[in-house]
Amino acid sequence: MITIHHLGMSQSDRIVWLMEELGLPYELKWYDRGEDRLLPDDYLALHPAAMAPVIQDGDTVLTESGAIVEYISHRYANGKLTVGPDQPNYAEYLYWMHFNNNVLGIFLANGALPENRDAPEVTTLAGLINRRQEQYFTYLDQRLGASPYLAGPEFTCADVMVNFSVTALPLFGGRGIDDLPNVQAYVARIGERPAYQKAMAIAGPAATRPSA
Ligand SMILES: N[C@@H](CCC(=O)N[C@@H](CS)C(=O)NCC(=O)O)C(=O)O
Repeated sequence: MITIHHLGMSQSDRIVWLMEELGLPYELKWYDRGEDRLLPDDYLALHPAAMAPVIQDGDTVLTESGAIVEYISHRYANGKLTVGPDQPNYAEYLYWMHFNNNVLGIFLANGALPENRDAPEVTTLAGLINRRQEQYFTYLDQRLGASPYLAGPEFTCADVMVNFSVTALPLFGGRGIDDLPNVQAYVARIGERPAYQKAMAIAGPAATRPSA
């Protein structure tokens, strides 16, 4: 059985969500962040890349959520919720599978900028970060105005990947979606999924370590 090493709260909630969507069994091991909000030592020891999420499947220890969702879907669910190269929406699927890391990079870069952005080198960098962020989010809203789900008419792993960026990152100061009506409607649509509701109750931003 797959073990999900879940850091509360973190992007590892999307692995719990995927397992619930696929109806697969899993064991959840819960870790709390340290006082510095970073990974605790026992989580750091799980994988050399030292990042949540991490899963364990027999001798395989895998990190990076995009890799994990593809691994689980292909190995244990016949590729359910993925899109293959022979399908017309393969390109969209690939693009949106990778979108999360763009947004995450922008989020981290924004957080690293000094509060005073008047120095020319900071102003230039801040302008670049802001332009990229706005283009990413404008494109996201456009896409969701044209399609109910990111890869096309059907819900896929690309939706599992992106939802965190627009629901959880704003809780940490990331860009909000108040001005993006199509993204808001999408978040509401996703919020109606029973597997999503169950996963968020177990491991979402408001969840806490289960009592022993
Ligand atoms: N690209 C990675 C990003 C993972 C990531 O940023 N994880 C954060 C939690 S949301 C983390 O491990 N933060 C704690 C730390 O670095 O100490 C993925 O999608 O899995």
